[in-house]
Amino acid sequence: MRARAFMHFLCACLLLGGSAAALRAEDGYRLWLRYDLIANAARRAEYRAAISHLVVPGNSATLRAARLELARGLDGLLGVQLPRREVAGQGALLAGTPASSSIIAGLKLSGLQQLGTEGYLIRRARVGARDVIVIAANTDVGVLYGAFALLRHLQTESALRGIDRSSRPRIQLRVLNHWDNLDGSVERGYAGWSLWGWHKLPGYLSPRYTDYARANASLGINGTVLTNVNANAHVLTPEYLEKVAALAGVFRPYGIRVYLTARFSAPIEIGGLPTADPLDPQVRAWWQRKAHEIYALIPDFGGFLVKANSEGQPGPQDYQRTHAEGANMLAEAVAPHGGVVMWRAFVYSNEVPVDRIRQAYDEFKPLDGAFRENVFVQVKNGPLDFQPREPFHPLFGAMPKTPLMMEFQITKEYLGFATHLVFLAPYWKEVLDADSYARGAGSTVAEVIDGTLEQHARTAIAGVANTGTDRNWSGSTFAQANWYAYGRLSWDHTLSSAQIADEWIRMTLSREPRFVAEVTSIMLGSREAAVDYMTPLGLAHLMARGHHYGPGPWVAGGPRADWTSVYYHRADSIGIGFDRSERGSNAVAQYFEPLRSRFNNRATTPDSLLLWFHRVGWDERMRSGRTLWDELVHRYYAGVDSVRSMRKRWAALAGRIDEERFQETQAFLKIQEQEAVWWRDACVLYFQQFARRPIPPQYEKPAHTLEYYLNKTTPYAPGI
Ligand code: BDP
Repeated sequence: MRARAFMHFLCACLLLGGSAAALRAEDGYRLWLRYDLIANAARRAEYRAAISHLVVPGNSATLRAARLELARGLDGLLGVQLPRREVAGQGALLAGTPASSSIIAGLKLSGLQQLGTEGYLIRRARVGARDVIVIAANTDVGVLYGAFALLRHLQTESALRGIDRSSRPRIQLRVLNHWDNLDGSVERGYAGWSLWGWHKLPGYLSPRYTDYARANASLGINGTVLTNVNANAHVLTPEYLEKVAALAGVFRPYGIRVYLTARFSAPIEIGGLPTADPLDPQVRAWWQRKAHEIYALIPDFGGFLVKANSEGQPGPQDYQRTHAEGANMLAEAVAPHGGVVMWRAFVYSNEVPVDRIRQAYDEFKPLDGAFRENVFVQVKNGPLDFQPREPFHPLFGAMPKTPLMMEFQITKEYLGFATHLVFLAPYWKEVLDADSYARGAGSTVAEVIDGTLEQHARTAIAGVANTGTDRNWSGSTFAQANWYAYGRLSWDHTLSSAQIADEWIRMTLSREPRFVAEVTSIMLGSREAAVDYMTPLGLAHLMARGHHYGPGPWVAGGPRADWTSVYYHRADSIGIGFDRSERGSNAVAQYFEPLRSRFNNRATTPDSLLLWFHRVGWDERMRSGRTLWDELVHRYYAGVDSVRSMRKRWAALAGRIDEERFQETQAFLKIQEQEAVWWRDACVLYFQQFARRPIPPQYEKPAHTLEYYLNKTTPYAPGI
């Protein structure tokens, strides 16, 4: 009886669980790894005929993960449970390395060796009398990446005849930077709390850690910096290192290494030393012991990320030492263990009377050649701070002896937090494809960071993560696309934004061609829309103080001029913009020719960067024939119009995807429209005080006065 009752109870639970799962099915948790049944019956039949068995020999944790993922993906997509036995009958999918599979060894696949330690190939082959799809790699993690590539091919419903491919990453270290604090908060996080349950670690390993690793591995992300660049030394204590080791254990099978931020003053704060001077022998010995202790627990620990002498963080300059001396001390400590140091170039000081955007270059360029070989200098995409648009950072190309790594911001601190739909691939491509002219025409920023321009052996890229405890990980469905795009570009920066959007939509939302085309087009236009309603024509840093939510072009005063808006836009009765030509701060001199001359001359500066480099009078003519004032107004209004059109186009897609994600996006687009109007009206009214010209009559009048916007505050904005 009791057994029967228990069975009933169990069934009830399963039923409840099942229906709850159905209700929750489209809450976004599965990201782009949804693996729902392929609706197109012909395609499904084609795949099923080709793949009737799954064979992944070998027992390493990574091969097990690959097998599990393939089984899970194929079962879902094809709607059958595939037998997992040795190749027999037609149509097997075989995955492995020459070491894990004697069949793969026997195939002697051409090109395999050139794929390195992470590449893979997918090829249709004959094995005896059978047709087999082979996923082969030189290492287990290469097999895992190949498995995800194959699943992507099927998830996007691509024809099998196009499946043959080989791929290897263009950049070696493809890292997420989590700005996560030990108290669970996330600096500039708009998706809930930190994913890391420090308090429950190492005892409890949330299944979410594995799903996080799967998502990253599906893109080829192979490193994670767990902690905020504004670092807390406590994470380096033995108690916390054990927790870090537990996370590293979950991520390891997925090819992901763990890194930590190193607080420069840690030897004082947790080591009891009187100094953190990088040339002090005791300090050096402390870091060496610390590295030893870390590697004893985490043999594949990646290394340290460091923000030093920036925005109040301690650093070597506190002891009159250079950034290179600081970085090299840490690099020396991790070098024997194979670790690296990622040293950030995001440094500037309000005590230096030089244009803020010049300072990182002035500081770091002279240090080219002074860093140990296991140091990367990590450079933000632009010389200011992840603004909606900036020119590329002039350090790219200017430090040929130093491997520079790119830092992108995936979390949308300056682009509308989680609610605004802003697809960032076009932004990142704009930077990667920019020509630095460092070695003549055709020296793109991408070639600087992928090592091909200066033949660097070490290469890396970082993205500031947008993940958190929100059920959908990133705060909104469309914010997931930016995590996806970052991962895909870090593997292969030659992919186009359109291709990335297309893949992501097919995997995440729908494979219906007209839906895919429409949403791709919405996504591709979204970044320019945000630039227009926030900071058009090369304006930057107009956001509200501190939390950066909403407009604040009037922000002035306070502790630091370089944290105000007026420092950047310099609007007055004559004009607006920052003169960075040789008559002004001469920041243009940091670029190679012909960019230097191009940016130096107002006539050859593109409109998109005009006010970044020049002060322009309100009545000066633009390329469009409009005066600057009219053009500025036009851009702000065009930005809002674009959002309105995005909203309409999305509304017309009702019923084409699940309600939950559809409605969420619909509501967020409404918020975005309201906030775009807020940005537009606040900025136009504010600048109008200086320009003293009317808003041309064809535009709708702002609904409120400037005073209204000045008095609007957001005291509890998230992310700080
Ligand atoms: C700024 C953020 C701040 C970060 C800083 C950084 O507002 O929270 O600490 O960048 O990158 O954009 O260090």
